[in-house]
Parts: sequence; C-alpha cells; structure tokens
Amino acid sequence: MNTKDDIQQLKSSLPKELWFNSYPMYLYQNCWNIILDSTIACQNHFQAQDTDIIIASIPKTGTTWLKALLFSIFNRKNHPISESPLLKHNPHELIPQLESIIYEKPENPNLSLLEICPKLLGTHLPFQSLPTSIKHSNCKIIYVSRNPFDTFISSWLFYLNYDENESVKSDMIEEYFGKFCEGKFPFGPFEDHVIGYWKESLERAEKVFFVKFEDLKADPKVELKKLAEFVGCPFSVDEERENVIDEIIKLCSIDKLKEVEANKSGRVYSFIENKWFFRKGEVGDWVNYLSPLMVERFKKIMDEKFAGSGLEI
Ligand code: PAP
Repeated sequence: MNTKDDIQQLKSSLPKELWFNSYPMYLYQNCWNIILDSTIACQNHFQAQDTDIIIASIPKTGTTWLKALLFSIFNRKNHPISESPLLKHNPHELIPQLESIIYEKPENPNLSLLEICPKLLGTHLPFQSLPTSIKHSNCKIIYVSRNPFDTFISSWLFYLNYDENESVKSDMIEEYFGKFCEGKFPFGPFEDHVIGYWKESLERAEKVFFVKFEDLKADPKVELKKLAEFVGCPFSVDEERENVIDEIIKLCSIDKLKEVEANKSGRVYSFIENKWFFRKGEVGDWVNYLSPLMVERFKKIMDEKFAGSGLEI
C-alpha cells in the first residue's frame, strides 16, 4: 500500500474518532492512530539495523526523560557531561521520533536523520505496528511504562495546551477519562500497548527491556546501570567511582532540563512548545484530578487485562 489513494481508501474503511474535537484518529491494527500516513510510510520503508536502539512508549510515560538518559549513556565518551548536547537541544531533537519526525512528511521523509550509526530513535507505535525490520532484526527496544492515571493526567494537561480551538474545557476531564478507559485516545488502548511490549520483554529479554517511570524515579541509579548494560555500554568501576552515573542523573533531571534555553522556548514539532514536555515529572499527581470512582473504573479494566501477566502498573 503506497499511494495516497490506497491510504485514503484504507482510512474510509477504518473506524474513526475525532480526538479533542479536531484530530482524526483511525483504529488501525488495534490502536487508535493519529498519524496514519506517517505510520504506513514508516512501516513500508524503515530498515532497522542490528545496532539501532528504539525507545518505545505510549505518550506521556517518560519518553523525553528516557531519551535524555539514553543519549547520555550512549554518548558519554564523546562529550563530557558539562558539554552535553542536552544543554543546547531538546531530547526529541537528539533522538528523533520515527513516525512523527522522520516520516512526518511521508512523501519527503527526513532520511538524513537516519545516517548516524548506531541510531537512537523513538516510537509511540504499539508492538504489533512496528516496521517488520525492527521486530526481526537484532536491534534493541527499550519500553518505558507509567501508571495509567499519571499517564492520563499528563496527556490530558498536555492536550489542553495543544487545543488551539479551545473546544475542550478542563471541566470535561471525566468525559475524556471515559475515552481513555475505552482506549480511544492517541496510541490507545493503554493496556494493549503496555502488554504488547511486556510480553515481548518476557519472551525476548535480550531484545526488549521494560522499565517503569516509577522505578526510574525511585532508584534511578539501579535502572541506569541496567539500561547501560542492556545497550552494551556498561559503566566501568572507574566511572562508578567518578560518579558518572550520578552526573547523568543530575543532567537529565527535570529541573535541570527545564533550565535549558531550547526547552524553555524552542520547538521540535511545529505545533508543540518544548516546554510542554516538562511539567512536574512526579509519581501520583493524579490524586489531584481523579475521583476514586474514576480510578476504580480503570482499575477493573487493568485487572482483567493484566491478570496472569505478572505485570503490576
Ligand atoms: P512524550 O511522549 O510526548 O514525549 P513524555 O516525555 O513521555 O511525553 O511525558 C511527559 C511527562 O514526563 C511529563 O509528566 P507530567 O505531566 O506528569 O509532569 C513530564 O513532566 C515528565 N518528564 C519530562 N522530563 C522528565 C524528567 N527529566 N524527569 C522526570 N519526568 C520528566
């Protein structure tokens, strides 16, 4: 499927919803996709190399943070921390999103960003929609998950920024939480996205590494060491002694990244201000927004879907 006509025909055959009253989403491969043309271009053309590293996530689960950490782990020999490109660039600029930056314009993809080797790339696509070459090559995938309530709140507040028409008001949170529970939001359903990668991480531990936002917050040092080992750049005893891990954690902290000029005033995506990627970065902020009844509703869905998976979110 290549031509615009083919994609148009596909769209007309798929279930459709309008996200935030404005953005068409299509139920494609069991996932509500808001960038279908780019997804298909990326599925058709992207060729992963065995050395590539892909950061996968559902939006608002810690993608930006993980990109900063991984970039630092990977490039620590090239740049001293005090001269890190993270002090001048937003993490999404350093680790581009596959479907929404590289294939943003399907007819004119930004292939120059793929010339670096090994490549660090991000994706919000669910496992089942990844380009075949990602699934079948030896490239590695790191998946970051977050508890669904903080994920929803982070996403809700982010989209309120984004909603130029202001047709969605903050008091519509209950309605939008309902959509979240039904899986009808960009890259939803939440539970299917998470469980798709979770299962792969159990079956192919050498290929898919699963990390939780909450574990990164609770003990970043332990998680960073695991990440570095997974991507084949373990910290040496000397580096540990010289506090390299602590320096990376500090550099990538939300407070430090918020101070960076590019994160205060720049844009990587034309329609998103970089500062929107950095809000609180806390665990449990959802208690300030969601009622116990709302939480109960989604917990039931999660309990059913995750039963027997060994995964607690
Ligand atoms: P994306 O998927 O659109 O790239 P993503 O980075 O996954 O977004 O999520 C943004 C969340 O990560 C925000 O959470 P909040 O709304 O609950 O605050 C953001 O604040 C948080 N975040 C961004 N950078 C960091 C960081 N360095 N440390 C901790 N949390 C962070």
